[in-house]
Amino acid sequence: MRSQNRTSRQRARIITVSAVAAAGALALSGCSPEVQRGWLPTDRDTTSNTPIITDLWVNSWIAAMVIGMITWALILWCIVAYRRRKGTRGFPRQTSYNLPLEIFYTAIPLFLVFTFFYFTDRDQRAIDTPNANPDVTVNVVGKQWSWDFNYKQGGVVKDDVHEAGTQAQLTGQPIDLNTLPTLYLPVGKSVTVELTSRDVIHSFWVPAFLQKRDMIPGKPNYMYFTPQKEGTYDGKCAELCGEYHSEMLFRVKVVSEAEFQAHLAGLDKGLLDTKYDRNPNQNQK
Ligand SMILES: [Cu+2]
Repeated sequence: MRSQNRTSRQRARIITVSAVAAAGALALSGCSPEVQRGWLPTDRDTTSNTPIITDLWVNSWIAAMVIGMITWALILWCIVAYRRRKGTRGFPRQTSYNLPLEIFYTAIPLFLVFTFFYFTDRDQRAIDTPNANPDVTVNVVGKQWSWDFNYKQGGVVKDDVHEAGTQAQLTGQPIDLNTLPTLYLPVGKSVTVELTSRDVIHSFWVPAFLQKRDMIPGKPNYMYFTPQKEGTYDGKCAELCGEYHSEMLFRVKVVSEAEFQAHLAGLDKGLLDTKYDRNPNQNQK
């Protein structure tokens, strides 16, 4: 009897120590910046949209974890409390139509879905509200298998200028990143990116901006944000668009306004219009 008591006391102590250790590890890891941003591949303030997107993700993960823990605890409790005991004979009591329980597991998931929907919708509206007076408007054109950047006159852009990008050549060796088409954006200025395509569906993706959007022939899409951190960011096409999809790379440089103006001054004049489009349906007039 005495030895049994000691065993259960020891077991309780082990459970307590493990629980405290787990809570401590969680609290400690909560301090690291990686965890605080939910392991997302960027800093919180990279653009004006990244804090909104980060918070939506991280809070959704926390909610999912809490719901998961409650669910796992209930499952474990059922397994332990209603286990088959020694000496039990036959089937346990068979029950059906437990109305309170059925209302519970219909109402709670509906509440969860509507809550996630509410916050997603709220943040999507905040991110996708068109900016009537952007400082910079760039038409980014996807083409098999590179990018054209048309900087449109207006705001801080004094003239129509463009850069025509060429495809990266991947051979298994490191490539010179300076040969990639590079979208320049001034830090702290509001930007509207107009996304179009010359041929098939591409997708404009800068992982550090936490946004990705399709470029559909004949149907411009838009992104609105203000870059807030100077730096160089990798970008790529995120929609399988043909044989050399993997070579459809670009970079984004967020720079001071002076550097931005200096870059624009060195670009070719005018915009690259739709005459290079290859979509037969779009070209027939
Ligand atoms: Cu593509």
